Amino acid sequence: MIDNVRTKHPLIHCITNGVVQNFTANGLLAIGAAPVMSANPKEVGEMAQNAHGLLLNTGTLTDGQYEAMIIAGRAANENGTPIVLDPVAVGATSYRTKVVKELLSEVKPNLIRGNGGEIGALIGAHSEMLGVEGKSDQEPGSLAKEAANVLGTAICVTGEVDAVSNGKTTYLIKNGHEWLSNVVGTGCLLGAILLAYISSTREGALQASAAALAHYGLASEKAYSLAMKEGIGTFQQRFLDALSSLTDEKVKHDTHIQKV
Ligand code: ATP
Ligand code: TZP
Ligand code: MG
Ligand code: MG
Repeated sequence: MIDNVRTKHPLIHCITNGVVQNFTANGLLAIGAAPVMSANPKEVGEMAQNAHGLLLNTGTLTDGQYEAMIIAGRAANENGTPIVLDPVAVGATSYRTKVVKELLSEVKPNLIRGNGGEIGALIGAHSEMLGVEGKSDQEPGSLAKEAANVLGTAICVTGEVDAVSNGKTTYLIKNGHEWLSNVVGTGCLLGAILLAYISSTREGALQASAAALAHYGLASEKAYSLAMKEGIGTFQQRFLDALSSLTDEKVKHDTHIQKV
């Protein structure tokens, strides 16, 4: 699937937050995708029509961005272009919860990715949100499965163990390193990379997501092994290097993907 992304070089239209624009664009380039950041309501419909995937990330949502998400989301849905929604910090304020629910009534994503707190908040399950950080007491596999059934779309819950579910089949991915939590935007970039995989393969959102999560986790393990003596600044650079240099063979060998 890594090779599929590099061969297709999918155009990923990102409507994302101001904190992570540069990191997201560089991370997409590292895996062989083509990023474009555009959030002006006057052009996003046309941009989304030309793209292979649309990322909607609510990290620093403005009224203009929300309008752009609706226009671009409708265009993508009409064209059958895959959409990933990253409902950053949903549950942290009542405004975010309301607006993300409204967005979901207008636009149908192919995958929603969030930490346990965000996915829990989306389905009214018990969870804690403090700004963009969140957690849930529920095990990620069961939370992803429940949310997929409630929301009618594939769900990815990330954390120490990642889970992705379509409500019937669930995969647990145990690759990754905790230093990812110390670099801002690693969740946001992951949403974009999940989308690049989904838009480059015929296998479907579930399999594509499991592969993307394994790739991402392995890249962080490699980056940690090279940067542990230096610190998280070096780790961030090594992580981009590792995203660009991993091969399908390496991923097959070292992944921890479990079907439950
Ligand atoms: P938050 O806003 O709480 O940081 P997030 O949206 O940034 O959440 P994370 O849950 O941090 O998203 O996931 C981003 C990446 O970091 C995922 O690939 C996930 O597997 C990885 N990750 C997060 N915590 C850990 C951990 N403790 N051990 C290993 N990998 C982790
Ligand atoms: N504030 C608003 S969006 C954002 C912050 C800190 C970035 C969050 O990125 P991530 O990937 O959830 O750590
Ligand atoms: Mg994080
Ligand atoms: Mg996040």
